[in-house]
Amino acid sequence: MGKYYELTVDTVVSYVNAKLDFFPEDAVFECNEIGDGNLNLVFRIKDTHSNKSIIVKQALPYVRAAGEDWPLDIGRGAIETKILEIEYELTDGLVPKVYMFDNEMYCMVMEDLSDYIIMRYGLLKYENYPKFAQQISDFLVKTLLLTSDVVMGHKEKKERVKGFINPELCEITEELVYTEPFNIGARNNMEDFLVDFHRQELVEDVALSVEVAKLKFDFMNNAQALLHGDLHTGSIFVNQEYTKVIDPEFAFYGPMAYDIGALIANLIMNYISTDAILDEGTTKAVHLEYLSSALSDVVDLFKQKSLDLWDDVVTDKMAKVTGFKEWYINDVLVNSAGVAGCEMIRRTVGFAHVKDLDSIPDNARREAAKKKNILFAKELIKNRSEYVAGIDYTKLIKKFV
Ligand code: SR1
Ligand code: MG
Repeated sequence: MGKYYELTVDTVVSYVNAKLDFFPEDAVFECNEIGDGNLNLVFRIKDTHSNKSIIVKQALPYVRAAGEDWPLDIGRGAIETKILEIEYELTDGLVPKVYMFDNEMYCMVMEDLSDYIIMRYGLLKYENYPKFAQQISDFLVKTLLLTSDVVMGHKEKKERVKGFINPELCEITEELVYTEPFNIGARNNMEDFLVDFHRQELVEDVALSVEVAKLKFDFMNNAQALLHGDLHTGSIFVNQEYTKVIDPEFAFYGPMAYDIGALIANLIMNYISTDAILDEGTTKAVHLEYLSSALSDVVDLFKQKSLDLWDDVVTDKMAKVTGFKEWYINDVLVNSAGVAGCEMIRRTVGFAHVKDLDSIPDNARREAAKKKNILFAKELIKNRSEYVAGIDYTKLIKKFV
Protein backbone atom coordinates (compact mmCIF):
# COMPACT_ATOMS: atom_id res chain seq x y z
CA MET A 1 0.00 0.00 0.00
CA GLY A 2 3.13 2.25 -0.37
CA LYS A 3 1.70 5.20 -2.32
CA TYR A 4 -1.92 4.78 -1.29
CA TYR A 5 -3.75 7.51 0.57
CA GLU A 6 -7.46 8.21 0.92
CA LEU A 7 -8.61 10.97 -1.40
CA THR A 8 -10.71 13.89 -0.14
CA VAL A 9 -12.56 16.71 -1.90
CA ASP A 10 -9.46 18.81 -1.23
CA THR A 11 -6.94 16.46 -2.84
CA VAL A 12 -8.83 14.68 -5.61
CA VAL A 13 -8.72 17.52 -8.17
CA SER A 14 -4.95 17.87 -8.13
CA TYR A 15 -4.64 14.06 -8.08
CA VAL A 16 -6.72 13.78 -11.28
CA ASN A 17 -4.97 16.68 -13.01
CA ALA A 18 -1.60 15.05 -12.36
CA LYS A 19 -2.79 11.75 -13.81
CA LEU A 20 -5.07 12.68 -16.68
CA ASP A 21 -5.15 15.32 -19.37
CA PHE A 22 -8.91 15.80 -19.28
CA PHE A 23 -9.76 19.30 -18.06
CA PRO A 24 -8.75 22.56 -19.82
CA GLU A 25 -6.14 24.77 -18.17
CA ASP A 26 -8.65 27.47 -17.22
CA ALA A 27 -11.02 24.99 -15.54
CA VAL A 28 -13.05 26.21 -12.56
CA PHE A 29 -13.57 23.15 -10.43
CA GLU A 30 -16.53 22.02 -8.41
CA CYS A 31 -16.02 18.79 -6.50
CA ASN A 32 -18.33 16.69 -4.33
CA GLU A 33 -18.12 13.30 -2.66
CA ILE A 34 -21.27 11.57 -3.88
CA GLY A 35 -20.73 7.96 -2.79
CA ASP A 36 -23.67 6.52 -0.90
CA GLY A 37 -22.83 2.85 -1.36
CA ASN A 38 -21.47 0.54 1.30
CA LEU A 39 -17.88 0.30 0.12
CA ASN A 40 -16.11 3.14 -1.73
CA LEU A 41 -15.36 6.83 -2.02
CA VAL A 42 -16.93 8.39 -5.12
CA PHE A 43 -16.21 11.95 -6.27
CA ARG A 44 -17.71 14.01 -9.07
CA ILE A 45 -15.37 16.69 -10.45
CA LYS A 46 -16.81 19.29 -12.77
CA ASP A 47 -15.32 22.23 -14.65
CA THR A 48 -18.10 24.81 -14.40
CA HIS A 49 -16.64 26.68 -17.39
CA SER A 50 -16.78 23.90 -19.96
CA ASN A 51 -19.27 21.69 -18.10
CA LYS A 52 -16.90 18.74 -18.55
CA SER A 53 -17.10 16.30 -15.65
CA ILE A 54 -15.78 12.95 -14.51
CA ILE A 55 -16.29 10.44 -11.73
CA VAL A 56 -13.43 9.26 -9.51
CA LYS A 57 -14.03 6.08 -7.56
CA GLN A 58 -11.52 4.94 -4.95
CA ALA A 59 -11.61 1.59 -3.18
CA LEU A 60 -11.11 1.79 0.58
CA PRO A 61 -9.23 -0.98 2.44
CA TYR A 62 -12.32 -1.53 4.63
CA VAL A 63 -16.12 -1.62 4.33
CA ARG A 64 -17.19 2.03 4.35
CA ALA A 65 -20.58 1.24 5.90
CA ALA A 66 -18.99 -0.64 8.80
CA GLY A 67 -15.65 1.14 9.38
CA GLU A 68 -12.08 -0.06 9.73
CA ASP A 69 -13.07 -3.06 11.86
CA TRP A 70 -14.23 -4.78 8.69
CA PRO A 71 -11.17 -4.87 6.37
CA LEU A 72 -11.71 -5.56 2.68
CA ASP A 73 -9.48 -6.44 -0.28
CA ILE A 74 -8.58 -3.21 -1.99
CA GLY A 75 -7.76 -5.04 -5.22
CA ARG A 76 -11.47 -5.07 -6.09
CA GLY A 77 -10.93 -1.79 -7.99
CA ALA A 78 -8.77 -3.63 -10.54
CA ILE A 79 -11.46 -6.29 -11.02
CA GLU A 80 -14.06 -3.59 -11.50
CA THR A 81 -11.99 -1.83 -14.16
CA LYS A 82 -11.30 -5.07 -16.00
CA ILE A 83 -14.94 -6.12 -16.13
CA LEU A 84 -16.15 -2.64 -17.13
CA GLU A 85 -13.81 -2.77 -20.12
CA ILE A 86 -15.09 -6.22 -21.11
CA GLU A 87 -18.73 -5.23 -20.62
CA TYR A 88 -18.27 -1.98 -22.55
CA GLU A 89 -17.15 -4.02 -25.55
CA LEU A 90 -19.78 -6.73 -25.19
CA THR A 91 -22.73 -4.39 -24.71
CA ASP A 92 -21.83 -1.50 -26.95
CA GLY A 93 -21.67 0.99 -24.10
CA LEU A 94 -24.27 -0.15 -21.56
CA VAL A 95 -21.63 0.60 -18.89
CA PRO A 96 -19.61 3.81 -18.39
CA LYS A 97 -16.35 4.33 -20.25
CA VAL A 98 -13.28 3.94 -18.02
CA TYR A 99 -10.60 6.59 -18.65
CA MET A 100 -7.95 5.36 -16.25
CA PHE A 101 -7.16 2.98 -13.40
CA ASP A 102 -4.35 3.65 -10.92
CA ASN A 103 -3.19 0.42 -9.29
CA GLU A 104 -1.34 2.23 -6.48
CA MET A 105 -4.26 4.41 -5.42
CA TYR A 106 -6.88 1.75 -6.37
CA CYS A 107 -8.67 4.55 -8.06
CA MET A 108 -10.70 4.55 -11.26
CA VAL A 109 -11.63 7.59 -13.34
CA MET A 110 -14.66 7.17 -15.56
CA GLU A 111 -17.36 8.82 -17.61
CA ASP A 112 -19.77 10.97 -15.60
CA LEU A 113 -23.43 10.13 -15.94
CA SER A 114 -24.87 13.37 -14.60
CA ASP A 115 -27.84 13.29 -16.97
CA TYR A 116 -28.86 9.93 -15.51
CA ILE A 117 -30.37 9.00 -12.15
CA ILE A 118 -29.70 5.96 -9.98
CA MET A 119 -32.66 3.75 -10.80
CA ARG A 120 -33.59 3.10 -7.16
CA TYR A 121 -34.00 6.84 -6.54
CA GLY A 122 -35.88 7.34 -9.80
CA LEU A 123 -38.28 4.53 -8.95
CA LEU A 124 -38.78 6.01 -5.48
CA LYS A 125 -39.94 9.18 -7.24
CA TYR A 126 -42.34 7.00 -9.28
CA GLU A 127 -40.51 7.65 -12.53
CA ASN A 128 -40.84 5.14 -15.37
CA TYR A 129 -38.16 4.14 -17.87
CA PRO A 130 -39.75 2.86 -21.08
CA LYS A 131 -36.54 1.55 -22.65
CA PHE A 132 -35.16 -0.10 -19.53
CA ALA A 133 -36.42 -3.66 -20.02
CA GLN A 134 -35.13 -3.83 -23.59
CA GLN A 135 -31.73 -2.42 -22.64
CA ILE A 136 -31.13 -4.35 -19.43
CA SER A 137 -32.18 -7.61 -21.08
CA ASP A 138 -29.58 -6.87 -23.77
CA PHE A 139 -27.03 -6.28 -21.02
CA LEU A 140 -27.91 -9.58 -19.34
CA VAL A 141 -27.85 -11.67 -22.49
CA LYS A 142 -24.61 -10.18 -23.80
CA THR A 143 -22.64 -10.16 -20.56
CA LEU A 144 -23.86 -13.57 -19.41
CA LEU A 145 -24.37 -15.76 -22.45
CA LEU A 146 -21.32 -14.43 -24.31
CA THR A 147 -18.96 -15.03 -21.37
CA SER A 148 -20.21 -18.56 -20.70
CA ASP A 149 -18.54 -21.67 -22.03
CA VAL A 150 -21.41 -22.55 -24.30
CA VAL A 151 -19.98 -19.65 -26.34
CA MET A 152 -16.34 -19.06 -25.35
CA GLY A 153 -13.47 -21.42 -26.08
CA HIS A 154 -13.18 -23.55 -22.96
CA LYS A 155 -9.53 -22.81 -22.27
CA GLU A 156 -9.98 -19.08 -22.79
CA LYS A 157 -13.00 -19.15 -20.50
CA LYS A 158 -11.01 -20.92 -17.78
CA GLU A 159 -8.32 -18.21 -18.04
CA ARG A 160 -11.09 -15.66 -17.55
CA VAL A 161 -12.32 -17.52 -14.48
CA LYS A 162 -8.80 -17.26 -13.06
CA GLY A 163 -8.66 -13.53 -13.74
CA PHE A 164 -11.87 -12.94 -11.85
CA ILE A 165 -11.27 -14.88 -8.66
CA ASN A 166 -12.75 -12.47 -6.09
CA PRO A 167 -12.82 -14.36 -2.77
CA GLU A 168 -13.44 -11.53 -0.30
CA LEU A 169 -16.31 -9.99 -2.20
CA CYS A 170 -17.81 -13.43 -2.84
CA GLU A 171 -17.55 -14.16 0.86
CA ILE A 172 -19.63 -11.07 1.61
CA THR A 173 -22.40 -12.44 -0.61
CA GLU A 174 -22.07 -15.99 0.74
CA GLU A 175 -22.53 -14.63 4.27
CA LEU A 176 -24.85 -11.64 3.86
CA VAL A 177 -27.19 -13.13 1.24
CA TYR A 178 -27.09 -16.89 1.72
CA THR A 179 -26.25 -17.48 5.40
CA GLU A 180 -26.81 -14.81 8.04
CA PRO A 181 -30.47 -13.98 7.19
CA PHE A 182 -31.40 -17.62 7.89
CA ASN A 183 -29.68 -17.65 11.26
CA ILE A 184 -29.81 -15.64 14.47
CA GLY A 185 -27.24 -12.95 15.19
CA ALA A 186 -24.09 -12.13 13.18
CA ARG A 187 -24.56 -8.86 11.28
CA ASN A 188 -28.32 -9.20 10.93
CA ASN A 189 -30.17 -5.95 11.36
CA MET A 190 -33.95 -5.86 11.65
CA GLU A 191 -36.68 -3.79 13.20
CA ASP A 192 -38.15 -5.08 16.48
CA PHE A 193 -41.41 -6.14 14.85
CA LEU A 194 -39.47 -8.61 12.71
CA VAL A 195 -37.54 -10.39 15.45
CA ASP A 196 -40.09 -13.15 16.19
CA PHE A 197 -41.26 -13.29 12.58
CA HIS A 198 -37.66 -13.78 11.43
CA ARG A 199 -37.14 -16.67 13.85
CA GLN A 200 -40.40 -18.41 12.99
CA GLU A 201 -40.50 -17.84 9.21
CA LEU A 202 -36.81 -17.99 8.35
CA VAL A 203 -34.64 -19.57 11.05
CA GLU A 204 -37.02 -22.37 12.05
CA ASP A 205 -38.12 -23.27 8.52
CA VAL A 206 -35.63 -26.06 7.83
CA ALA A 207 -37.13 -26.87 4.43
CA LEU A 208 -36.44 -23.27 3.42
CA SER A 209 -32.83 -23.47 4.62
CA VAL A 210 -32.28 -26.61 2.55
CA GLU A 211 -33.34 -24.72 -0.58
CA VAL A 212 -31.18 -21.73 0.35
CA ALA A 213 -28.22 -24.04 0.90
CA LYS A 214 -28.70 -25.46 -2.62
CA LEU A 215 -28.69 -21.93 -4.03
CA LYS A 216 -25.64 -20.99 -1.94
CA PHE A 217 -23.59 -23.88 -3.27
CA ASP A 218 -24.74 -23.08 -6.80
CA PHE A 219 -23.41 -19.55 -6.24
CA MET A 220 -20.07 -20.90 -5.02
CA ASN A 221 -19.55 -23.75 -7.48
CA ASN A 222 -21.26 -22.90 -10.74
CA ALA A 223 -18.70 -20.87 -12.72
CA GLN A 224 -21.18 -20.34 -15.51
CA ALA A 225 -20.67 -16.75 -16.68
CA LEU A 226 -18.91 -13.50 -15.83
CA LEU A 227 -21.34 -11.86 -13.42
CA HIS A 228 -21.79 -8.26 -12.42
CA GLY A 229 -22.31 -9.71 -8.95
CA ASP A 230 -24.44 -6.94 -7.39
CA LEU A 231 -27.08 -6.01 -9.95
CA HIS A 232 -29.60 -4.19 -7.78
CA THR A 233 -31.33 -0.95 -8.84
CA GLY A 234 -28.66 1.07 -7.00
CA SER A 235 -26.12 -0.28 -9.51
CA ILE A 236 -28.03 1.01 -12.53
CA PHE A 237 -28.18 4.53 -13.95
CA VAL A 238 -31.20 5.31 -16.14
CA ASN A 239 -32.96 8.07 -18.00
CA GLN A 240 -35.75 8.09 -20.56
CA GLU A 241 -33.40 7.00 -23.33
CA TYR A 242 -30.57 4.98 -21.89
CA THR A 243 -29.42 2.51 -19.25
CA LYS A 244 -25.89 2.24 -17.84
CA VAL A 245 -24.81 -0.41 -15.36
CA ILE A 246 -22.20 0.60 -12.77
CA ASP A 247 -20.35 -0.86 -9.78
CA PRO A 248 -19.40 -4.40 -10.86
CA GLU A 249 -16.80 -4.85 -8.12
CA PHE A 250 -18.44 -8.11 -6.97
CA ALA A 251 -17.71 -9.58 -10.41
CA PHE A 252 -16.68 -13.22 -10.65
CA TYR A 253 -17.57 -16.35 -12.60
CA GLY A 254 -20.81 -17.55 -11.06
CA PRO A 255 -24.37 -18.57 -11.92
CA MET A 256 -26.25 -16.29 -14.35
CA ALA A 257 -29.19 -16.51 -11.97
CA TYR A 258 -27.38 -14.32 -9.46
CA ASP A 259 -27.56 -11.20 -11.65
CA ILE A 260 -31.05 -11.82 -13.00
CA GLY A 261 -32.43 -12.69 -9.57
CA ALA A 262 -30.96 -9.58 -7.91
CA LEU A 263 -32.64 -7.39 -10.50
CA ILE A 264 -36.00 -9.16 -10.23
CA ALA A 265 -35.91 -8.83 -6.43
CA ASN A 266 -35.25 -5.11 -6.49
CA LEU A 267 -38.12 -4.45 -8.89
CA ILE A 268 -40.46 -6.47 -6.66
CA MET A 269 -39.30 -4.61 -3.55
CA ASN A 270 -40.05 -1.28 -5.22
CA TYR A 271 -43.51 -2.67 -6.07
CA ILE A 272 -44.16 -3.65 -2.46
CA SER A 273 -42.83 -0.26 -1.30
CA THR A 274 -45.00 1.72 -3.73
CA ASP A 275 -48.05 -0.28 -2.75
CA ALA A 276 -47.39 0.46 0.92
CA ILE A 277 -46.53 4.15 0.60
CA LEU A 278 -49.12 5.45 -1.86
CA ASP A 279 -52.85 5.63 -1.36
CA GLU A 280 -55.03 4.53 -4.28
CA GLY A 281 -54.84 6.88 -7.27
CA THR A 282 -53.34 7.36 -10.69
CA THR A 283 -49.69 7.68 -9.61
CA LYS A 284 -49.88 4.40 -7.76
CA ALA A 285 -51.75 2.55 -10.51
CA VAL A 286 -49.39 3.77 -13.25
CA HIS A 287 -46.23 2.98 -11.29
CA LEU A 288 -47.39 -0.49 -10.24
CA GLU A 289 -48.38 -1.28 -13.81
CA TYR A 290 -44.99 -0.07 -15.04
CA LEU A 291 -43.08 -2.18 -12.51
CA SER A 292 -45.12 -5.27 -13.18
CA SER A 293 -44.67 -5.06 -16.94
CA ALA A 294 -40.97 -4.10 -16.69
CA LEU A 295 -40.36 -7.15 -14.50
CA SER A 296 -42.34 -9.42 -16.78
CA ASP A 297 -40.53 -8.04 -19.86
CA VAL A 298 -37.06 -8.47 -18.31
CA VAL A 299 -37.75 -12.17 -17.69
CA ASP A 300 -39.36 -12.82 -21.09
CA LEU A 301 -36.87 -10.76 -23.06
CA PHE A 302 -33.91 -12.43 -21.38
CA LYS A 303 -35.37 -15.80 -22.33
CA GLN A 304 -36.35 -14.89 -25.88
CA LYS A 305 -33.15 -13.03 -26.74
CA SER A 306 -30.98 -15.84 -25.31
CA LEU A 307 -32.82 -18.48 -27.32
CA ASP A 308 -32.74 -16.34 -30.49
CA LEU A 309 -29.02 -15.59 -30.17
CA TRP A 310 -28.04 -19.13 -29.19
CA ASP A 311 -27.66 -20.69 -32.64
CA ASP A 312 -25.55 -17.78 -33.91
CA VAL A 313 -23.06 -17.65 -31.05
CA VAL A 314 -22.83 -21.07 -29.41
CA THR A 315 -19.67 -22.98 -30.24
CA ASP A 316 -19.82 -26.07 -28.01
CA LYS A 317 -21.00 -29.07 -30.03
CA MET A 318 -23.14 -30.60 -27.30
CA ALA A 319 -24.73 -27.25 -26.51
CA LYS A 320 -26.14 -27.30 -30.05
CA VAL A 321 -28.11 -30.50 -29.44
CA THR A 322 -31.84 -29.95 -29.99
CA GLY A 323 -33.63 -29.20 -26.76
CA PHE A 324 -30.54 -28.27 -24.75
CA LYS A 325 -30.87 -24.48 -25.04
CA GLU A 326 -34.45 -24.54 -23.73
CA TRP A 327 -33.35 -26.68 -20.75
CA TYR A 328 -30.37 -24.39 -20.07
CA ILE A 329 -32.28 -21.09 -20.08
CA ASN A 330 -35.15 -22.60 -18.10
CA ASP A 331 -32.67 -23.74 -15.43
CA VAL A 332 -31.22 -20.22 -15.24
CA LEU A 333 -34.70 -18.76 -14.73
CA VAL A 334 -35.65 -21.29 -12.05
CA ASN A 335 -32.59 -20.35 -10.01
CA SER A 336 -33.16 -16.65 -10.72
CA ALA A 337 -36.44 -16.91 -8.81
CA GLY A 338 -34.59 -18.53 -5.90
CA VAL A 339 -31.89 -15.84 -5.88
CA ALA A 340 -34.59 -13.14 -6.01
CA GLY A 341 -36.08 -14.61 -2.85
CA CYS A 342 -32.72 -14.62 -1.04
CA GLU A 343 -32.03 -11.02 -2.08
CA MET A 344 -35.46 -9.88 -0.85
CA ILE A 345 -35.00 -11.58 2.49
CA ARG A 346 -31.52 -10.21 3.17
CA ARG A 347 -32.69 -6.67 2.39
CA THR A 348 -35.26 -6.99 5.20
CA VAL A 349 -33.40 -8.76 8.00
CA GLY A 350 -29.74 -8.68 6.97
CA PHE A 351 -26.87 -6.19 7.16
CA ALA A 352 -27.60 -4.17 4.01
CA HIS A 353 -31.13 -2.86 3.54
CA VAL A 354 -32.85 -1.01 0.70
CA LYS A 355 -34.39 2.43 0.92
CA ASP A 356 -37.52 1.17 -0.84
CA LEU A 357 -38.62 -0.75 2.26
CA ASP A 358 -36.89 1.24 5.01
CA SER A 359 -38.40 4.54 3.86
CA ILE A 360 -42.05 3.51 4.16
CA PRO A 361 -43.03 6.24 6.65
CA ASP A 362 -46.04 4.67 8.35
CA ASN A 363 -44.96 2.09 10.96
CA ALA A 364 -47.88 -0.30 10.47
CA ARG A 365 -47.61 -0.22 6.69
CA ARG A 366 -43.82 -0.72 6.85
CA GLU A 367 -44.25 -3.72 9.13
CA ALA A 368 -46.89 -5.24 6.83
CA ALA A 369 -44.75 -4.56 3.75
CA LYS A 370 -41.61 -6.13 5.21
CA LYS A 371 -43.50 -9.22 6.33
CA LYS A 372 -45.16 -9.51 2.93
CA ASN A 373 -41.73 -9.17 1.32
CA ILE A 374 -40.42 -12.10 3.37
CA LEU A 375 -43.39 -14.36 2.60
CA PHE A 376 -43.24 -13.47 -1.10
CA ALA A 377 -39.53 -14.30 -1.06
CA LYS A 378 -40.11 -17.67 0.60
CA GLU A 379 -42.56 -18.60 -2.13
CA LEU A 380 -39.95 -17.73 -4.79
CA ILE A 381 -37.30 -19.85 -3.10
CA LYS A 382 -39.38 -22.89 -2.27
CA ASN A 383 -41.37 -23.09 -5.50
CA ARG A 384 -38.81 -21.57 -7.85
CA SER A 385 -39.45 -24.06 -10.64
CA GLU A 386 -42.88 -22.42 -11.09
CA TYR A 387 -41.38 -18.99 -11.94
CA VAL A 388 -39.91 -19.19 -15.41
CA ALA A 389 -41.90 -16.58 -17.37
CA GLY A 390 -42.97 -12.99 -16.89
CA ILE A 391 -46.59 -13.96 -16.37
CA ASP A 392 -45.65 -16.25 -13.47
CA TYR A 393 -44.34 -13.18 -11.63
CA THR A 394 -47.25 -10.91 -12.51
CA LYS A 395 -49.69 -13.53 -11.25
CA LEU A 396 -47.75 -13.93 -8.01
CA ILE A 397 -47.64 -10.16 -7.50
CA LYS A 398 -51.43 -9.97 -7.94
CA LYS A 399 -51.86 -12.78 -5.39
CA PHE A 400 -49.46 -11.39 -2.75
CA VAL A 401 -49.57 -7.62 -2.98
C1 SR1 B 1 -20.59 -4.98 3.12
S1 SR1 B 1 -21.25 -4.69 1.59
C2 SR1 B 1 -22.96 -4.87 1.76
C3 SR1 B 1 -23.66 -4.93 0.48
O1 SR1 B 1 -23.39 -3.76 -0.29
C4 SR1 B 1 -23.08 -4.12 -1.62
O2 SR1 B 1 -23.72 -3.26 -2.50
C5 SR1 B 1 -23.53 -5.55 -1.77
O3 SR1 B 1 -24.89 -5.66 -2.11
C6 SR1 B 1 -23.25 -6.08 -0.41
O4 SR1 B 1 -23.94 -7.26 -0.13
MG1 MG C 1 -22.23 -1.25 -5.18
